[in-house]
Amino acid sequence: MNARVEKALNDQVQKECASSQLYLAMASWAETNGLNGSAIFFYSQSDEERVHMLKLIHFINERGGKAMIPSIDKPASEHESLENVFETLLEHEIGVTESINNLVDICLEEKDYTTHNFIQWYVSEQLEEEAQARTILDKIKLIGKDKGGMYLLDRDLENSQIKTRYNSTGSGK
Ligand code: OFO
Repeated sequence: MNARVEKALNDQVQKECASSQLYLAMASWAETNGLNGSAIFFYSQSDEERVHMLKLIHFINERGGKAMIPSIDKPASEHESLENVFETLLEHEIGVTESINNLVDICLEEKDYTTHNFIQWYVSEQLEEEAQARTILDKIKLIGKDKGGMYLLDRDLENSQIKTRYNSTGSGK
């Protein structure tokens, strides 16, 4: 495997792992702050990020590279509000999108069309994740300090995960 592509893929492994840990910390925060629906949402997001990481690890190893399992900085365990959490989440996902775009550039520069093809799944996944984070953040801003609105949003976040988990593919995604 091309060394530059391998390095970029391993950097992405680190980012997906960090995303998974970040969302796990958010889930734990939500669970201990009466936001049980949001906690289910974040636990599920954390699982998805782990799947993203594993896909990369398998791809690197199967193509003759060596996947590196990274160490991760401790994510924040305290947050001011759910709005603050989703702001952090959106900012984080924007950074991950930049990193995926950078990976696409490297694949093209190195003429590694197989990895380029593999990475397209991440390109569309990032689009969805950013759009989802923006939509939820917009809703939170709209709700403001309305406790009833926050209760309904929390319930909607839980329901969105139930629908995802039991969709027709049965794949959990
Ligand atoms: Fe892996 O998509 Fe978010 O970070």
